[in-house]
Amino acid sequence: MVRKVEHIGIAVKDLSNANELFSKLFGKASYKEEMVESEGVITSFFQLGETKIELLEGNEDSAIAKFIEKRGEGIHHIAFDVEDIHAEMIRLEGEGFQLLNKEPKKGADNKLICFLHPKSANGVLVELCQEIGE
Ligand code: CMX
Repeated sequence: MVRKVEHIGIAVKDLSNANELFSKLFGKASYKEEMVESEGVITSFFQLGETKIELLEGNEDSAIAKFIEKRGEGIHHIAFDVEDIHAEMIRLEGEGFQLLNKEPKKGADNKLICFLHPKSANGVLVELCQEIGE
């Protein structure tokens, strides 16, 4: 079951500038920065009620750099919190969504994650995520 929007990912060219800008927008600071080496990104998280905003800056080989080159900075993905990521991956593949990884992988912020191809989701890059240890 999909429970809520866990976070919205925003691709940025310069994390430190974006941190400053979004801190002004939200009136509070990012609560954590985290490098995800497997994705070639550095991330910064803001908590807004039950939802988070994740800023992402990528190295030159990353999906984030490719996205910015092609489409510019902006909303990159929407992440949904799921109760059981394995079960959701099986269910959603059965519904015709294209999974971008066959097994859940470790993402930022203590999560197991799986992406769905935007071409199979009306142009939206969807991330499923489940808190590790939940
Ligand atoms: N949202 C919507 N559409 C997107 C997109 C995004 N974030 N990224 C790419 N696309 C579009 C491309 O513009 C392209 O559209 P057109 O065919 O109309 O030009 C289409 O999707 C396919 O693009 P592609 O060139 O075949 O594929 P890419 O090499 O650009 O890869 C994707 C796209 C989604 C498969 C790849 O970025 C991916 O595997 N993403 C998952 C991992 C990821 O995004 N990691 C970074 C975040 C990590 C984190 O949150 O910690």
